[in-house]
Amino acid sequence: MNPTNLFAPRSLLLSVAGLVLISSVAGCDRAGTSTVAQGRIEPAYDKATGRLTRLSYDSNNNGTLDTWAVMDGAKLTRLEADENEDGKIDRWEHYPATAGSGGLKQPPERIERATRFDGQVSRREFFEGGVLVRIEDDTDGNGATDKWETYAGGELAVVTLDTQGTGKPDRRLIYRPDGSLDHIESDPTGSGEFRVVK
Ligand SMILES: [Ca+2]
Ligand SMILES: [Ca+2]
Repeated sequence: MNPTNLFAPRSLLLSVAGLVLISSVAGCDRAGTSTVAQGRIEPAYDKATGRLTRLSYDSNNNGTLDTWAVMDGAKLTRLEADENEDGKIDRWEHYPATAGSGGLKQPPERIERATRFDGQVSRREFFEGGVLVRIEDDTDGNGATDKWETYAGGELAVVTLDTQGTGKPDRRLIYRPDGSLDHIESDPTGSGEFRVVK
């Protein structure tokens, strides 16, 4: 199985699942946050409304906060993670607006990554119902997407590449449902018409 088929956000989700669960308790009894936090979780509230706005989390318990949950009360809006703890966010998980109060049970609809750990998003993963459907990748870091992956039923189906840096895809790899390469197509002029080359 292609490793990118794995539901990548699961680990991060699990790491904060307890966090939000606990924080909902914290929201009910703010006097009890000192015991709730135990040095790893820091909830923040809107001063005017008392509504939970943010949870900060030290996921590896090394004393440095590395994961933040942007909250609208009990609803998770976005997760941000600084995976190498250098002060720059490397991963953003966006949750659907319809997630409701059970936000963490809903998978993210989009995950963005700064694959060079420079704070700039270079890879976007799109999900439908928790299943990976599409990835856009700026593999050379010039700010333009040059690799597109399309998934069918969670399996890699098509990889489209801009190998010449023109901004238009010129090469397409078509995969069989079992993951093996079926054939390669080429469109050297970027006309939009691909022809089988192999
Ligand atoms: Ca940490
Ligand atoms: Ca970082």
